[in-house]
Amino acid sequence: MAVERTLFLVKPDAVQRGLAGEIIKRLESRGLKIVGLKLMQVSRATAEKHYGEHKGKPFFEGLVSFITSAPVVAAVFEGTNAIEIVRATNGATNPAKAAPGTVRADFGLEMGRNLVHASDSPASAAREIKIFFKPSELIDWKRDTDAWIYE
Ligand code: IDP
Ligand code: MG
Repeated sequence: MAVERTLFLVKPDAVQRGLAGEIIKRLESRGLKIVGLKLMQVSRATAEKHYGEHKGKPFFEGLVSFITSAPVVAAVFEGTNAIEIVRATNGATNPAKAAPGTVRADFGLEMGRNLVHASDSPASAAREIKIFFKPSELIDWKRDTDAWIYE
């Protein structure tokens, strides 16, 4: 299993509802390491770039308006197999179908208000991290608890 970095967004619905800390805490508590973190207002251009794969789909316009409607908290999490682990913590795209215990099931009901984003592959992670973070905003740091999290 490789050490990976993944882009994570607390979407506007979760920020507005005061859930940012609670959601980030779940990933932090699992043992994933924060290497980048900021509150930001996403521009329309950034939203369209980030969600480029969905251009032309019926929900695209709504998705772009939603993600630009209030601030997001953007983060980069690092860890062994981080991409899959963060998506598993988020749960299925549709909160109504997400497994209990996942973020989307525990805090949401509808697809268009599903609280969180996470990269879905190493290629997406590399692409998305570059959209949201400058290299100087990502910090390589040694965490003293790693020996208690990884064998
Ligand atoms: P993901 O966020 O689980 O990776 P994607 O298929 O990449 O899911 O879709 C991106 C986002 O677009 C979803 O998180 C959700 O907010 C929104 N979305 C996807 N499909 C629909 C839909 O059918 N209706 C409304 N919103 C949707
Ligand atoms: Mg996706």
